[in-house]
Amino acid sequence: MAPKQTVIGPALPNIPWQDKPANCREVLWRYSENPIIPRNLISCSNSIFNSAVVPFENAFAGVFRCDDKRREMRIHSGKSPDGINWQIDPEPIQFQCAEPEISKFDYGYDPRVAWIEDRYYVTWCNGYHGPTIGVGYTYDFKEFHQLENAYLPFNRNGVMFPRKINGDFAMLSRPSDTGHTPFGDIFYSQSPDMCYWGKHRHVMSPKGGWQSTKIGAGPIPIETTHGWLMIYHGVLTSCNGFVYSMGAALLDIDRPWKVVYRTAPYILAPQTPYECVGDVPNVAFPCAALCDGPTGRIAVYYGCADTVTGLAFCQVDELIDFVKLNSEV
Ligand code: BMA
Repeated sequence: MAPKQTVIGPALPNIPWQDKPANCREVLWRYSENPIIPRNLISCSNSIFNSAVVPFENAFAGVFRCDDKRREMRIHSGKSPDGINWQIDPEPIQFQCAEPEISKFDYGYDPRVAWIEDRYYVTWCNGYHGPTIGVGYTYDFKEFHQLENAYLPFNRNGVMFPRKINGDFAMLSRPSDTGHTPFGDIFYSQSPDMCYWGKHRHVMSPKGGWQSTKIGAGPIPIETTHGWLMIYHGVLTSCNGFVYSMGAALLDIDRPWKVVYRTAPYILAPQTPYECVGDVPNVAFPCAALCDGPTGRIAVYYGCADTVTGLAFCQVDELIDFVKLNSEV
Protein backbone atom coordinates (compact mmCIF):
# COMPACT_ATOMS: atom_id res chain seq x y z
CA MET A 1 0.00 0.00 0.00
CA ALA A 2 1.35 3.44 -0.89
CA PRO A 3 2.19 5.56 2.17
CA LYS A 4 -0.47 8.11 3.01
CA GLN A 5 0.24 11.54 1.57
CA THR A 6 0.51 14.27 4.21
CA VAL A 7 -0.32 17.19 1.92
CA ILE A 8 -3.93 17.38 0.80
CA GLY A 9 -3.12 18.93 -2.55
CA PRO A 10 -2.05 18.24 -6.10
CA ALA A 11 1.29 17.16 -7.53
CA LEU A 12 3.71 19.84 -8.68
CA PRO A 13 6.53 17.75 -10.18
CA ASN A 14 8.31 20.84 -11.55
CA ILE A 15 8.53 22.56 -8.14
CA PRO A 16 11.87 24.37 -7.78
CA TRP A 17 13.98 22.21 -5.50
CA GLN A 18 17.42 21.62 -4.08
CA ASP A 19 18.19 18.80 -1.62
CA LYS A 20 19.22 19.71 1.90
CA PRO A 21 23.03 20.03 2.07
CA ALA A 22 24.55 17.12 4.04
CA ASN A 23 25.94 19.41 6.75
CA CYS A 24 22.73 21.45 7.19
CA ARG A 25 20.82 21.08 10.46
CA GLU A 26 18.00 23.51 9.65
CA VAL A 27 14.42 22.41 8.97
CA LEU A 28 14.11 25.14 6.32
CA TRP A 29 17.21 25.54 4.15
CA ARG A 30 18.12 28.32 1.74
CA TYR A 31 18.59 27.96 -2.01
CA SER A 32 22.31 28.15 -2.74
CA GLU A 33 21.81 30.73 -5.52
CA ASN A 34 19.84 33.20 -3.38
CA PRO A 35 18.66 35.80 -3.95
CA ILE A 36 16.69 34.62 -6.98
CA ILE A 37 15.31 38.06 -7.84
CA PRO A 38 17.72 41.00 -7.73
CA ARG A 39 16.50 44.45 -6.77
CA ASN A 40 16.97 45.82 -10.29
CA LEU A 41 15.36 43.07 -12.40
CA ILE A 42 13.19 45.73 -14.06
CA SER A 43 14.56 49.16 -14.83
CA CYS A 44 12.08 51.14 -12.69
CA SER A 45 12.61 49.07 -9.52
CA ASN A 46 14.45 50.07 -6.39
CA SER A 47 13.68 46.68 -4.83
CA ILE A 48 11.62 43.50 -5.49
CA PHE A 49 10.66 41.50 -2.40
CA ASN A 50 7.69 40.18 -0.32
CA SER A 51 6.14 38.59 -3.41
CA ALA A 52 3.71 35.77 -4.21
CA VAL A 53 3.99 32.96 -6.76
CA VAL A 54 1.68 30.12 -7.87
CA PRO A 55 1.71 27.28 -10.40
CA PHE A 56 0.28 28.53 -13.70
CA GLU A 57 -0.12 26.71 -17.06
CA ASN A 58 2.61 24.09 -16.39
CA ALA A 59 4.94 26.90 -15.29
CA PHE A 60 4.68 29.68 -12.70
CA ALA A 61 3.18 33.14 -12.34
CA GLY A 62 3.14 35.66 -9.55
CA VAL A 63 2.45 39.10 -8.17
CA PHE A 64 5.52 40.99 -7.07
CA ARG A 65 6.10 43.87 -4.74
CA CYS A 66 8.24 46.34 -6.69
CA ASP A 67 9.06 49.58 -4.95
CA ASP A 68 9.99 51.98 -7.73
CA LYS A 69 12.75 54.55 -7.88
CA ARG A 70 10.39 57.22 -6.59
CA ARG A 71 10.05 54.80 -3.63
CA GLU A 72 6.36 54.31 -4.40
CA MET A 73 5.04 50.83 -3.52
CA ARG A 74 3.54 49.04 -6.54
CA ILE A 75 2.60 45.46 -7.46
CA HIS A 76 3.53 43.89 -10.81
CA SER A 77 2.68 40.56 -12.44
CA GLY A 78 5.37 38.12 -13.54
CA LYS A 79 5.92 34.74 -15.20
CA SER A 80 8.57 32.06 -14.92
CA PRO A 81 9.25 28.72 -16.64
CA ASP A 82 10.94 27.23 -13.54
CA GLY A 83 9.97 29.32 -10.49
CA ILE A 84 13.50 30.68 -10.25
CA ASN A 85 14.11 32.83 -13.34
CA TRP A 86 11.41 35.48 -13.50
CA GLN A 87 10.16 37.95 -16.08
CA ILE A 88 8.36 40.77 -14.36
CA ASP A 89 6.10 43.15 -16.24
CA PRO A 90 7.78 46.58 -16.20
CA GLU A 91 4.33 48.20 -15.79
CA PRO A 92 2.45 47.92 -12.50
CA ILE A 93 -0.84 46.02 -12.42
CA GLN A 94 -3.78 48.26 -13.42
CA PHE A 95 -6.81 46.76 -11.73
CA GLN A 96 -10.16 47.05 -13.48
CA CYS A 97 -12.63 48.31 -10.93
CA ALA A 98 -16.24 49.37 -11.28
CA GLU A 99 -16.19 51.49 -8.11
CA PRO A 100 -14.30 54.80 -8.53
CA GLU A 101 -14.15 55.42 -4.77
CA ILE A 102 -11.78 52.51 -4.23
CA SER A 103 -10.10 52.32 -7.63
CA LYS A 104 -7.64 55.15 -6.98
CA PHE A 105 -4.43 53.27 -6.28
CA ASP A 106 -2.51 55.02 -3.49
CA TYR A 107 -0.07 52.21 -2.85
CA GLY A 108 0.00 48.43 -2.73
CA TYR A 109 2.44 46.00 -1.16
CA ASP A 110 3.05 42.52 0.25
CA PRO A 111 0.76 40.60 -2.16
CA ARG A 112 -0.46 37.04 -1.66
CA VAL A 113 -2.06 34.88 -4.36
CA ALA A 114 -4.46 31.96 -3.79
CA TRP A 115 -6.06 29.64 -6.33
CA ILE A 116 -9.63 29.17 -5.08
CA GLU A 117 -12.19 27.22 -7.09
CA ASP A 118 -11.90 28.87 -10.51
CA ARG A 119 -9.48 31.78 -10.36
CA TYR A 120 -6.48 33.34 -8.68
CA TYR A 121 -7.40 35.71 -5.88
CA VAL A 122 -4.91 38.41 -4.97
CA THR A 123 -4.76 40.16 -1.61
CA TRP A 124 -2.39 42.98 -0.81
CA CYS A 125 -1.88 45.78 1.65
CA ASN A 126 -3.89 48.51 -0.07
CA GLY A 127 -3.71 52.21 0.70
CA TYR A 128 -7.20 53.54 1.40
CA HIS A 129 -6.94 56.25 4.06
CA GLY A 130 -4.31 54.03 5.59
CA PRO A 131 -3.37 50.41 5.00
CA THR A 132 -6.13 47.83 4.63
CA ILE A 133 -6.57 44.55 2.71
CA GLY A 134 -7.21 44.95 -1.01
CA VAL A 135 -8.86 42.01 -2.80
CA GLY A 136 -8.82 41.25 -6.51
CA TYR A 137 -8.67 38.36 -8.92
CA THR A 138 -7.25 37.26 -12.24
CA TYR A 139 -7.63 34.29 -14.54
CA ASP A 140 -4.55 34.90 -16.66
CA PHE A 141 -2.14 37.30 -14.86
CA LYS A 142 -2.85 39.83 -17.64
CA GLU A 143 -6.21 41.28 -16.64
CA PHE A 144 -6.79 41.95 -12.94
CA HIS A 145 -10.10 42.91 -11.33
CA GLN A 146 -10.40 44.72 -8.03
CA LEU A 147 -13.14 43.90 -5.51
CA GLU A 148 -14.06 45.73 -2.31
CA ASN A 149 -11.48 46.15 0.41
CA ALA A 150 -11.99 43.37 2.95
CA TYR A 151 -11.79 45.52 6.10
CA LEU A 152 -11.69 49.04 7.43
CA PRO A 153 -8.21 50.48 7.87
CA PHE A 154 -5.89 49.60 9.49
CA ASN A 155 -4.95 46.07 8.55
CA ARG A 156 -2.11 44.16 6.88
CA ASN A 157 -1.09 40.63 5.92
CA GLY A 158 -4.39 39.45 4.45
CA VAL A 159 -3.87 35.78 3.56
CA MET A 160 -6.68 33.67 2.08
CA PHE A 161 -7.20 29.97 2.65
CA PRO A 162 -7.12 27.94 -0.58
CA ARG A 163 -10.69 26.64 -0.22
CA LYS A 164 -13.93 27.52 1.49
CA ILE A 165 -14.17 26.41 5.12
CA ASN A 166 -17.60 25.60 6.56
CA GLY A 167 -19.11 27.03 3.36
CA ASP A 168 -17.38 30.42 3.47
CA PHE A 169 -14.25 31.98 2.03
CA ALA A 170 -11.68 32.39 4.80
CA MET A 171 -8.87 34.85 5.41
CA LEU A 172 -6.22 35.56 8.03
CA SER A 173 -5.26 39.17 8.71
CA ARG A 174 -3.42 41.33 11.17
CA PRO A 175 -5.13 44.52 12.40
CA SER A 176 -2.53 47.27 12.71
CA ASP A 177 -2.02 51.04 12.80
CA THR A 178 -0.95 53.67 10.24
CA GLY A 179 2.73 53.39 11.06
CA HIS A 180 5.30 50.71 11.79
CA THR A 181 2.87 48.97 14.19
CA PRO A 182 4.52 47.86 17.44
CA PHE A 183 1.83 45.19 18.10
CA GLY A 184 -0.22 42.68 16.16
CA ASP A 185 -2.22 39.47 16.49
CA ILE A 186 -3.46 37.17 13.72
CA PHE A 187 -7.25 37.00 13.24
CA TYR A 188 -9.51 34.81 11.09
CA SER A 189 -12.48 36.17 9.11
CA GLN A 190 -15.12 34.57 6.90
CA SER A 191 -17.07 35.71 3.87
CA PRO A 192 -19.93 34.21 1.85
CA ASP A 193 -19.18 36.34 -1.22
CA MET A 194 -15.67 37.89 -1.12
CA CYS A 195 -17.30 41.22 -0.28
CA TYR A 196 -18.59 41.08 3.29
CA TRP A 197 -16.11 39.73 5.85
CA GLY A 198 -17.17 38.88 9.40
CA LYS A 199 -17.42 36.23 12.12
CA HIS A 200 -13.94 37.39 13.18
CA ARG A 201 -11.99 35.01 15.41
CA HIS A 202 -8.72 35.47 17.26
CA VAL A 203 -6.02 33.03 16.13
CA MET A 204 -2.84 33.92 17.98
CA SER A 205 -0.85 36.65 19.70
CA PRO A 206 2.84 37.49 19.83
CA LYS A 207 4.85 35.32 22.20
CA GLY A 208 8.45 35.31 23.40
CA GLY A 209 11.72 36.13 21.68
CA TRP A 210 11.74 36.29 17.89
CA GLN A 211 7.91 36.65 17.80
CA SER A 212 7.46 38.98 20.77
CA THR A 213 6.42 42.25 19.06
CA LYS A 214 3.98 41.19 16.33
CA ILE A 215 3.14 38.29 14.03
CA GLY A 216 1.51 37.94 10.60
CA ALA A 217 0.51 35.09 8.31
CA GLY A 218 2.86 34.41 5.40
CA PRO A 219 2.06 32.04 2.52
CA ILE A 220 -1.42 30.64 1.77
CA PRO A 221 -1.84 27.92 4.45
CA ILE A 222 -1.10 24.37 3.24
CA GLU A 223 -3.78 21.74 3.92
CA THR A 224 -2.34 18.59 5.52
CA THR A 225 -3.58 15.52 7.36
CA HIS A 226 -2.28 17.22 10.55
CA GLY A 227 -4.24 20.46 10.03
CA TRP A 228 -3.49 23.72 8.21
CA LEU A 229 0.23 24.33 8.05
CA MET A 230 0.71 28.07 8.45
CA ILE A 231 4.13 29.59 7.92
CA TYR A 232 4.20 33.06 9.47
CA HIS A 233 6.51 35.92 10.33
CA GLY A 234 7.32 37.10 13.81
CA VAL A 235 9.02 40.31 14.86
CA LEU A 236 11.44 41.03 17.67
CA THR A 237 12.28 44.60 18.68
CA SER A 238 16.04 44.83 19.10
CA CYS A 239 18.01 47.92 20.08
CA ASN A 240 18.62 48.29 16.32
CA GLY A 241 14.96 48.03 15.32
CA PHE A 242 12.66 45.25 14.13
CA VAL A 243 13.96 41.77 13.23
CA TYR A 244 11.65 39.64 11.03
CA SER A 245 11.94 35.83 11.26
CA MET A 246 9.77 32.88 10.22
CA GLY A 247 7.95 30.24 12.23
CA ALA A 248 5.23 27.68 11.57
CA ALA A 249 2.01 26.55 13.23
CA LEU A 250 -0.64 23.88 12.75
CA LEU A 251 -4.24 25.13 12.84
CA ASP A 252 -7.35 23.01 13.31
CA ILE A 253 -8.71 21.98 9.91
CA ASP A 254 -12.37 22.92 10.53
CA ARG A 255 -11.81 25.70 13.05
CA PRO A 256 -8.55 27.29 11.85
CA TRP A 257 -8.63 29.90 14.65
CA LYS A 258 -7.65 27.06 17.01
CA VAL A 259 -3.86 26.76 17.15
CA VAL A 260 -2.85 23.15 17.80
CA TYR A 261 0.97 23.51 17.61
CA ARG A 262 3.29 26.48 17.14
CA THR A 263 7.07 26.72 16.99
CA ALA A 264 8.82 28.31 19.97
CA PRO A 265 12.12 28.60 18.01
CA TYR A 266 12.17 30.27 14.60
CA ILE A 267 12.58 28.13 11.48
CA LEU A 268 14.52 30.81 9.59
CA ALA A 269 15.93 34.10 10.85
CA PRO A 270 17.84 36.80 8.94
CA GLN A 271 21.44 35.64 9.06
CA THR A 272 22.86 35.83 5.52
CA PRO A 273 24.26 39.08 4.07
CA TYR A 274 21.27 39.52 1.71
CA GLU A 275 18.85 39.16 4.65
CA CYS A 276 20.86 41.39 6.99
CA VAL A 277 21.87 44.17 4.60
CA GLY A 278 19.47 46.14 2.41
CA ASP A 279 16.93 48.94 2.59
CA VAL A 280 15.53 47.49 5.83
CA PRO A 281 18.12 45.24 7.49
CA ASN A 282 17.30 41.94 9.21
CA VAL A 283 14.11 40.98 7.43
CA ALA A 284 13.04 37.50 6.24
CA PHE A 285 9.39 37.90 5.19
CA PRO A 286 7.58 34.88 3.63
CA CYS A 287 4.66 35.55 1.26
CA ALA A 288 4.27 32.34 -0.78
CA ALA A 289 4.91 28.61 -0.80
CA LEU A 290 4.74 26.06 -3.61
CA CYS A 291 4.04 22.48 -2.64
CA ASP A 292 4.30 19.11 -4.37
CA GLY A 293 1.68 16.84 -2.78
CA PRO A 294 3.20 13.37 -3.36
CA THR A 295 6.75 14.23 -2.22
CA GLY A 296 5.78 16.86 0.37
CA ARG A 297 8.40 19.24 -1.02
CA ILE A 298 7.74 22.87 -0.15
CA ALA A 299 9.46 25.93 -1.68
CA VAL A 300 9.03 29.14 0.34
CA TYR A 301 9.44 32.56 -1.30
CA TYR A 302 10.45 35.34 1.03
CA GLY A 303 11.51 38.96 0.92
CA CYS A 304 15.05 39.65 2.13
CA ALA A 305 15.92 42.94 3.83
CA ASP A 306 13.06 44.65 1.94
CA THR A 307 15.33 44.55 -1.12
CA VAL A 308 15.48 41.19 -2.94
CA THR A 309 13.59 37.87 -3.08
CA GLY A 310 14.91 34.57 -1.74
CA LEU A 311 13.86 30.94 -1.84
CA ALA A 312 14.08 28.27 0.88
CA PHE A 313 13.05 24.62 0.98
CA CYS A 314 11.59 22.16 3.46
CA GLN A 315 9.90 18.79 3.49
CA VAL A 316 6.39 18.75 4.92
CA ASP A 317 6.75 15.75 7.29
CA GLU A 318 10.04 17.07 8.63
CA LEU A 319 8.54 20.53 9.19
CA ILE A 320 5.43 19.11 10.89
CA ASP A 321 7.61 16.96 13.18
CA PHE A 322 9.68 20.05 14.01
CA VAL A 323 6.56 22.10 14.79
CA LYS A 324 5.18 19.40 17.08
CA LEU A 325 8.48 18.71 18.86
CA ASN A 326 9.23 22.40 19.41
CA SER A 327 5.75 23.65 20.16
CA GLU A 328 4.63 26.17 22.73
CA VAL A 329 1.05 27.25 22.04
C1 BMA B 1 6.24 45.60 7.44
C2 BMA B 1 5.82 45.63 5.99
C3 BMA B 1 6.69 44.70 5.18
C4 BMA B 1 8.15 44.91 5.45
C5 BMA B 1 8.44 44.93 6.93
C6 BMA B 1 9.87 45.27 7.26
O1 BMA B 1 5.51 46.51 8.19
O2 BMA B 1 5.95 46.94 5.49
O3 BMA B 1 6.47 44.97 3.83
O4 BMA B 1 8.91 43.86 4.87
O5 BMA B 1 7.61 45.89 7.55
O6 BMA B 1 10.20 46.57 6.83
